[in-house]
Amino acid sequence: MTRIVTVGAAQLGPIARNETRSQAVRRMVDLMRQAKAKSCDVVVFPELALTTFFPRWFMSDQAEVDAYFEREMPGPETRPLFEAAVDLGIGFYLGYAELVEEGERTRRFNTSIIVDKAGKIVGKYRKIHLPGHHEHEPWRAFQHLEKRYFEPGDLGFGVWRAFGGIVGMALCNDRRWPETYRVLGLKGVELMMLGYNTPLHYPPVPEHDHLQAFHNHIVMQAGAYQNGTWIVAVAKAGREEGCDLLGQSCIIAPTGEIVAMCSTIGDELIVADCDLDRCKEIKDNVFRFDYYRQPEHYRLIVETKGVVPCP
Ligand code: CDV
Repeated sequence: MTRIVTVGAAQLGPIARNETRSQAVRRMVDLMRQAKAKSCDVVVFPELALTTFFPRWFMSDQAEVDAYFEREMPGPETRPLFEAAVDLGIGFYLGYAELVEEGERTRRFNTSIIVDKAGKIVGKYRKIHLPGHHEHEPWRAFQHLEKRYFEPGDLGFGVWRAFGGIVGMALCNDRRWPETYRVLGLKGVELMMLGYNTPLHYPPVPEHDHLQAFHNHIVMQAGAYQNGTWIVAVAKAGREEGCDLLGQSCIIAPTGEIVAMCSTIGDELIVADCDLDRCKEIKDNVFRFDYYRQPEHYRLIVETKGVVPCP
């Protein structure tokens, strides 16, 4: 029996600061309907898909920041996504800002979930690699205050049995770090889902702006190949509040090949039939971990955070 999962990458175009969650959700439900027409089992939406990318603004009023966060999932405005999942028989991955009250403590995470075809949340991930900075830096053309508005995820890199395979999640900046893929690879991941918001302009190193698309794909193609997994990577793209965001959402095979890619920077669905058994071509051969890995020589990876000085 083949294990083919038909996956839709549901790229979103920009979401304005004054757009409501309900407006964004309507666009997403429309993409789910398109996905149904193309026989998708699951669709992947971007990181922080319900609102504009709010970490680009410094806000000193915490209540203003918290207005971008979800206190329940589903809530009244996001419930239509869950209802569409049930009606259409399609699962989804969704990125959103999560606020949780734990006793006296309010915690805020950059979160993603996997919802199955029955509309049930089967997995949750909280972004571990938070990019950007803590303080207001007015010299930048725009801020990137993820380090201020979120705390690092506390759930690790998880995998779940869903859609007939082993599914893992990551969010945006996580895709640049080989550790993300390797931990998921060591958990047997076959289908990795991730959403991103990547500005074309990177204020600290603007000389790399023209390489954004290249860097996006090189890290994910390597991660897919080196761990024998499918990757579905989905952008919020286009000019959002004056900030240009990278598109080129894509679906990558375990061989590292891009099998589908968006060609616009707006709302767009691309689809691929992902044969999960193709992961074995890599996992049982060139990267057969249990036969070839030499973990005794990798200890530094977990023993140090920064570079160890050369003696
Ligand atoms: N949302 C992100 O994590 N964005 C980062 C940018 C700031 C570099 C990214 O890695 O794409």
